[in-house]
Amino acid sequence: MKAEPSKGKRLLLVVACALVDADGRVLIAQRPEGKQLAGMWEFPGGKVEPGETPEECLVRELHEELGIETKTACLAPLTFASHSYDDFHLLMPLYVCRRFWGTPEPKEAQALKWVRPRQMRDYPMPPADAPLIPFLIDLL
Ligand code: 9L3
Ligand code: MG
Repeated sequence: MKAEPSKGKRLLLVVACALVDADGRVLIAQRPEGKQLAGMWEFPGGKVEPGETPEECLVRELHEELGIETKTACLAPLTFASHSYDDFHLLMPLYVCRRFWGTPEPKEAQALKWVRPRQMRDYPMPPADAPLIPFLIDLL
């Protein structure tokens, strides 16, 4: 985790998910062209909207981005990222989800890959996501 002085930056709350399959592999998604950090491989997730709990946000994001269904009770918090980007400071809880319905499909034109946590080092990840890998190696 990289927490630098905020210099008045706004705090952005984003939630992310390590979706785990029966084989202990984790889903990563490549950020599409045109978005910030395009081409990088990340844990799926997104910004918490007003009126949402972080868990409700993740259920919604997993449906929008991957077309799968899950429930807030199926999300277990594992750790979090705290990282300063140029224009905001990102606070990003990482949840683990092993129970979901449907097969993840790229609904937002992103590429998807199921990888073992140790293989994740071979994929360029956003600076907020990369420090989370050791927690998944320990867990899985
Ligand atoms: N972000 C970093 N890692 C992630 C996610 C889901 C998001 N696993 C960062 C990238 C953007 C910001 O959070 O700077 C907002 O994400 P998005 O709404 O552009 O996906
Ligand atoms: Mg997103």
